[in-house]
Amino acid sequence: METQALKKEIIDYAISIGIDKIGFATAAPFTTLKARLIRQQELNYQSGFEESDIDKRTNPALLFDNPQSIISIALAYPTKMNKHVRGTKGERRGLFARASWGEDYHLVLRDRLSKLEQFIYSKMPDARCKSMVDTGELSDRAVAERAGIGWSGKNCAIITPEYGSFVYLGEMITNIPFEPDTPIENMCGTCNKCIEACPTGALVQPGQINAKICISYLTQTKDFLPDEYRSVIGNRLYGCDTCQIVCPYNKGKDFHFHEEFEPEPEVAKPLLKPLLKISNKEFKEKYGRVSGAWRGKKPIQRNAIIALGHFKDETAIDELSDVIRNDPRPVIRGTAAWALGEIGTEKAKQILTKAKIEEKDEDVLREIEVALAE
Ligand code: B12
Ligand code: SF4
Ligand code: SF4
Repeated sequence: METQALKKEIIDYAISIGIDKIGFATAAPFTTLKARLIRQQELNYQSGFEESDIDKRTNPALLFDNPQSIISIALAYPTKMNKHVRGTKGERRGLFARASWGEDYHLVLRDRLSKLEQFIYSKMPDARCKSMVDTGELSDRAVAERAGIGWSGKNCAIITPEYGSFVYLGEMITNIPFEPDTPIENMCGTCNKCIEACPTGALVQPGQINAKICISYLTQTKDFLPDEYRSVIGNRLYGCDTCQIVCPYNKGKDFHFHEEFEPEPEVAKPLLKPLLKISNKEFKEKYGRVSGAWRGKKPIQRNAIIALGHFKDETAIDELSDVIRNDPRPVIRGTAAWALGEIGTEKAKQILTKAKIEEKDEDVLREIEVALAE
């Protein structure tokens, strides 16, 4: 089959299986990206979550025998909840970023890409395809930009004119020489809203991030959260949406095309206190299907404790006291000490004073001392 006709059939099929936008790119090496990745590495601006081999990240020929094109796909996700949490007055809640609402997007996009692969094989039996979503070597954003899915915003996100930036990305390398699409014009102009709104200054200049201080990254670490970021993380349990929410191109954008991405409010915006003593089994049952739980329950629990401190939630003192006395993990006990320090009531101080006598771990003791000195 002629590739131009096949391309048209693929586009029609993609739309029919719930792919919101599709674009085609060459599989040439990503030279600008390569220089950028090397620079990011030199500056220690990388998160450590990305593939570390820069050659593999930027040369599709190292991942696939004789690649001819890359197909990029985007699926839009909701920005507002259709269902709301039940009113529980005075009970504080945390928040998962929108990219973690509903079912894990890796599964959903992989499913769409796998259907697309089957379709291509049915039309062209000697076709070869290799798909990836997020965890693959390629930069999903660089591929999407080249394939004309959207432009690369000053907030680093790929912004589509149709759906804004709240879209997930994935791609497929193929041995079929499709006609490439044209990248679209960058529409950021003189706007600077995302850079101004970033709570930690992680957007160091337009389109450049210091991932190490991006709140999204910080919510996913497992160690003590550095002191200076505890107050800015607020009640975020996973991820950060600030630089996208302020973007004018996301204004009024809220797409509910995919049942899988509909958030369960009690999961996406859960009560904080129950998270402190949730068992592994319960955690898996409740959060096992969302992408934001990929690092396990520890970072989420640590962030929930920080959120209680942020709210100065006096009703959480007994739960925090329980954590400080019984939790085996120093990071969790130490963060509870910080939260009690933030709450700062007489009762909180008494608990800290008692814990100071009983605690053996040096890091936790340091946290208790700082909390008592507040
Ligand atoms: C590591 C990672 C992170 C890190 C680092 C983020 C970052 N900005 O680099 C952390 C943990 C902080 C993170 C956070 C988030 N992430 Co993330 N993350 C990734 C991952 C795995 C790799 C990204 C990467 O390699 N970054 C390195 C930078 C240098 O390259 P890049 O951004 O990929 O490519 C761009 C730049 O290189 C730039 N560029 C290249 N050369 C030059 C030169 C100049 C002069 C300039 C200005 C720019 C420039 O152009 C490229 C195209 O935009 C990708 C999945 C993947 N495999 O690609 C998801 C991905 C980027 N993340 C995604 C999402 C949704 C998020 C969050 C919104 C989640 C959240 N709500 O918390 C935040 C957004 C933070 C932000 N403002 O970027 C989506 C983005 C979708 C979109 N519409 O853009 C992706 C694509 C996952 C997916 N498959 O959907 N993430
Ligand atoms: S995700 Fe949050 S912390 Fe990270 S760059 Fe955007 S606004 Fe800044
Ligand atoms: S907020 Fe403004 S500068 Fe930032 S990505 Fe959106 S349009 Fe671009």
